[in-house]
Amino acid sequence: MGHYKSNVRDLEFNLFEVLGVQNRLGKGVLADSDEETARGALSELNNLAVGPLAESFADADRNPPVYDPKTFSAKLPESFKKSYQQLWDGEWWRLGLTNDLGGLGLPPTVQWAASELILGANPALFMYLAGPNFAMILDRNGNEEQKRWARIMIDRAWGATMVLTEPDAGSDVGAGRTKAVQQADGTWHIDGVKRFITSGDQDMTENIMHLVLARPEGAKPGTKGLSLFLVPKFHFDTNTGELGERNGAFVTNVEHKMGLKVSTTTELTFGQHGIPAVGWLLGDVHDGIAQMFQVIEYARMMVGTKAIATLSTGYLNALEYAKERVQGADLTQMLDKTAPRVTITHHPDVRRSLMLQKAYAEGLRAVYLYTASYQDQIWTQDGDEAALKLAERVNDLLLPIVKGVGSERATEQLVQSLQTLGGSGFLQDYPIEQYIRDAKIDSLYEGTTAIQSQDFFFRKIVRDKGQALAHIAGEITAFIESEAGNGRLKNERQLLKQALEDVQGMLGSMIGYLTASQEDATNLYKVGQHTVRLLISAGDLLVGWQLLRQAEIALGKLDGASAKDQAFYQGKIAVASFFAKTVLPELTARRAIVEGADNDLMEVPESAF
Ligand code: ST9
Ligand code: FAD
Repeated sequence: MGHYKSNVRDLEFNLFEVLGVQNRLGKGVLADSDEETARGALSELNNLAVGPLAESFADADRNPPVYDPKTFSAKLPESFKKSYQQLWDGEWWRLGLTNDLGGLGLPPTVQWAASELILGANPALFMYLAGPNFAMILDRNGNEEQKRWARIMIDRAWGATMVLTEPDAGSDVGAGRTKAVQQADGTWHIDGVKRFITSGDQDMTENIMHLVLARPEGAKPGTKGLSLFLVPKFHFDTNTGELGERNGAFVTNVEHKMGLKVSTTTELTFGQHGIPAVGWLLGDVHDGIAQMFQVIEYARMMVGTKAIATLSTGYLNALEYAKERVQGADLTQMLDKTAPRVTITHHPDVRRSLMLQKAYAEGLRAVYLYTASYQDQIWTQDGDEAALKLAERVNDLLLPIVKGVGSERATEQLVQSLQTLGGSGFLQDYPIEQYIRDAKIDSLYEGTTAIQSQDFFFRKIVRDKGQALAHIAGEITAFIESEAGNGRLKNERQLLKQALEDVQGMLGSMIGYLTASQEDATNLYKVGQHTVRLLISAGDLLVGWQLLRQAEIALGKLDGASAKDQAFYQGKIAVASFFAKTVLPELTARRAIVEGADNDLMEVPESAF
């Protein structure tokens, strides 16, 4: 058996028993799919994921890409290239495409559920598959010619990158200095050095389309002065796609990293090696940051899903080990040295840890799929203008939770998965140490957690005037006030009510500090000290709510279920209750911390740290 332990049962539970995705299928842009095709896709991809895709996961970590400075190129390990080829040949690159570009006609919920399987088995494979998805950005924003390029990118299986970061412009993308100079023929010459660019080079595709942010000469400072340029690695015949001369964008370094080693992280130098780096302005309009955020929104969802996928397989590996490992006697017989030895799942502390891992793995999966259900509505354009606008707002609100909370909790709980294995967890005989190394990046790239938390508070709540938030709070309140669980979940619903009030309390204080900053700007520091706390707490609230929603459905299905399903549904009820009783009460303390905020921290001199 390979390293990857998927959870198709839980994916299907979310899709078909909780979200009712089947009701959307068979109509409009989803006319060609039904529940059977969606289940079939998951099943087929799962076979590929646990087998051929997972196969190169460890090998590609131990034998990472090799950079050749003479040719400015990176070579990937053969084992990994084989997995990639199988993924490509299975035509899974069609998954996220619209129908007119050759998509599979499945909604985002099913797309993301399927993506989890690739991201859990071997996440770098997914990232190298960016070409077709990024082609959609050309198709959506490009001029007529660029729309044709989109089809060439797909037909010829090209790779693609998103190119924002520079040595002095990380979180602060607007500090970017790479410049663009317009030429007489309407093209642009790009000049500058970008760093940390994922998939900047590889030897699996004949060409790579770089989507690059650069500043036209004379454009204003900050993100609003950036434009998005299409810079192919090789020039090409724009009718046939036939490759021409090498363009002047060269990979000048490949980083050595803690994890996710097979995903090349490159320095990309434009126009500094004797050949101009020719770029084309996307859609002939200077609207770079907004255009790039179309890519970023997708990538943030992907990063959160990647983290959650890894946590899930980490938990299932830990669970399997714990069921087999015999160590120590039952706690009630601790004084009897002759008492029979038990598997570690008998120890309360191991149970506590496993149940918490399960709570975050399954709760966060529910959160990302719930988020995707709003993307379904946008995808199908179901509903009137107001409903569609709301779906967009809610999706925007939830993205920093999927990305920020998903990555933070995955990192934290994967450490607990490793702990379950004791010293064995530290060995490379088991996959968890690699999971931790590979997943750590998720809280860093696509905007660090601090950036996600500021996006959540300032843009998604304050600027939105709390509209999306009010919608979610309304949904949670309706659940709290319902008879969910027929009395069985009464205490838990009460705990959820308190958690909702606590998050609202935190938010109320922070809005108060924001308002007070109009009189004294330093009040903003009080907000800044607590945005991550708010984001993480909102994540816990959503996880608690989603788990309880699932428990309600599970309670209704227990009677008459098969033995296997009985165990599954019992697990759903147990995990929801455990999370409500042991995690949600922590929010009350966090609220008190936010309410008591002061600025002492900001007055500590740097030398005292
Ligand atoms: C990176 C890549 O890290 C990591 C991995 C990549 C993997 C490759 C790709 C994988 C994809 C694979 C796909 C394949 C799939 C197929 C598979 C099928 C099986 N929402 O607040 P302001 C916009 S890349 C939307 O003033 P500042 C908006 O236009 C590097 N838009 O910002 C706004 O204007 P307005 C990632 C937003 O203070 C404008 O920006 N780097 C949002 O100027 C200005 O907004 C980062 O993520 C939003 N949430 O700049 C940088 N926010 O207001 C992190 C802003 O008029 N830093 N806009 O609407 C930030 O995000 C900063 O907050 C900042 C601040 C740069 C935005
Ligand atoms: P900094 O911005 O210097 O941040 C350092 C610390 O300060 C962080 O903890 C951060 O949270 C904090 N901080 C910074 N500013 C603030 C603030 N205003 N408020 C509060 N805290 C703040 N980029 C691309 O363009 N394309 C890619 O494909 C890509 N792939 C990547 C792959 C890898 C493996 C890595 C490591 C990075 C990749 N990146 C890519 C870059 C990535 O997006 C950045 O590393 C990330 O946005 C953070 O920028 P930075 O590393 O410069 O950190």
